[in-house]
Amino acid sequence: MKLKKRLVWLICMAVVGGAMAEEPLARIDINGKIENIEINGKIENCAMVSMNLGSLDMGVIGEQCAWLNENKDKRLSFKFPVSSEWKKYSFSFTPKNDGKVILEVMGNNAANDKDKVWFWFDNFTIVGAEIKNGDFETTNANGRPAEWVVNDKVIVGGNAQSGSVAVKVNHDYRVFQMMEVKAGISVTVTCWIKADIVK
Ligand SMILES: [Ca+2]
Repeated sequence: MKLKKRLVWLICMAVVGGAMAEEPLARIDINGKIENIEINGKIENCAMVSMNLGSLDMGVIGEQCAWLNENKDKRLSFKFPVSSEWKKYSFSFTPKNDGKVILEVMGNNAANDKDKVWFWFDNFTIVGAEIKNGDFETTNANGRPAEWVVNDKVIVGGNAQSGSVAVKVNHDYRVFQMMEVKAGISVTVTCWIKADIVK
């Protein structure tokens, strides 16, 4: 009995230890499967862009979105094992055709809303395509970042890595921006991310 109790305790500790070691995943999707999307009151009609995965920073996970089946190469998903400290991440992809893609900035999905971790993002720079207001420093009359589509529940705050503004998002409450890409021109996205975790 004593041995059994100890065994149960060891298994519990292993599970807890495993959960603690696992860092939450921030996420950015590059979505080329978009048609007739409304952005800031304007309908954008976009070509479907297929993409190849490019290089990944150490620790970044990149994959096609398998749930789109035959269109899976039109949306790439990048996940970042993130800590509560600001860290720089980058990844790249190469479009197979000209068109527009959406950079969707979010957190990874979870079964329960309470498990959908919030992440701070700041200081986007992109090589191979143009991003506008990547540092979120330019805000509109409502205090929301200009050039981005920002969900109402996204926190726009001063917890910044660069300048004085960053955004806090999760899986359901995202910021996004459309950008033009060219066939065969590799696009490298770099940004800073930290998880919104109280230590
Ligand atoms: Ca900033």
